[in-house]
Amino acid sequence: MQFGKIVAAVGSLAVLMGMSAGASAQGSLNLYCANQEEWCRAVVAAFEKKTGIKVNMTRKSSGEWYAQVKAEASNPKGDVWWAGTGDPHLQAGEEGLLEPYKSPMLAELQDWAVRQAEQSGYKTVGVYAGALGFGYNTDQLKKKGLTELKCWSDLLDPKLKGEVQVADPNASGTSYTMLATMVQLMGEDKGFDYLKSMHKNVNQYTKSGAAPAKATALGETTVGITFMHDMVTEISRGAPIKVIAPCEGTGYEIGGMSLIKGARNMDNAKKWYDWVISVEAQTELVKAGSFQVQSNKNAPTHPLAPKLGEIKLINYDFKKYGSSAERQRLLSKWGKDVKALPN
Ligand code: S7P
Repeated sequence: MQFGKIVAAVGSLAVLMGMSAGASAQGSLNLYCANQEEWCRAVVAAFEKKTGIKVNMTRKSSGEWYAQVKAEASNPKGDVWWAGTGDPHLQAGEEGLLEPYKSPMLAELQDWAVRQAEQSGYKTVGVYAGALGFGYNTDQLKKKGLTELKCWSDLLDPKLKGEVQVADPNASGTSYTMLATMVQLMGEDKGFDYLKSMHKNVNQYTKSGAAPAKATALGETTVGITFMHDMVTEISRGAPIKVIAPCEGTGYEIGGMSLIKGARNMDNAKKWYDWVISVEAQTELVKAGSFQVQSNKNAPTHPLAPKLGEIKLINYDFKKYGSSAERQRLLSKWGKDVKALPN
């Protein structure tokens, strides 16, 4: 065979085997990331450097990843789904979309992270925690002649019409946490009454949960409802935002990580899984500006991270609100009873 033909034949074989010309000897990993894009990138770079494994990373919101993992179940394209709120991970586990795995690193994790693993039959694990809250743009608030906001009830003030932004809970794990929080904090009927009243003040339901923090920073909205750490990210960049732990109490997330059932690069997925819950990886995350509370007991917490012990947290029922039936029921009710209303 001539040299050119040999090169072409080797090339086609590589394509057939699913390898690109630049594929590393260590193989690759398809990562579905639901953290902030810059944190996804920072941790991917550190992992690639350490292992030589090439990571193909895409960032989407929690609810979007859940829908994609479900849609791809018969032909999985992703290997590991990292970060995003725990509820959709738990739902995917219950629906048989995830691969159980008992990582040797579990012994290094906080109790709340291990509980998430035990509760799901080791189909998911906790990777960080963070409290839900809201932030307001102090300049905008002053301009509008409004007084300090401290409580969830303050967001119903008619003077805030068109001034509150939050994500759509169908796409966003942050916003589903808000929906489940209101139901747990106020009871289902009052919780939905609250969401219906707040709807009158909402200017936009975004896809990404952290988007309202960016909009608040820019003064495009006066108030944004997000995880408190996402507001702290904007404050750390100089935004005129005050972040609030609501006076009535609030819900919180345990961010999840799961191996996708039928993953093509399962060995590399497990390498990622074990490494990303190590002190080394979680230190990288904090260096990259993550203000969440990390799940490894020995990982540092950024000094600006909201202190969970000082926030009035509800006893969030992850088992119930991460169950397939309850999540689907609440999301469909929210679509019919809240989003469909004129505002
Ligand atoms: O930005 C970090 C973070 O708040 O984003 C995750 C979130 O679920 C992903 O965004 P969506 O609300 O758009 O799904 C959180 O888990 C994480 O703390």
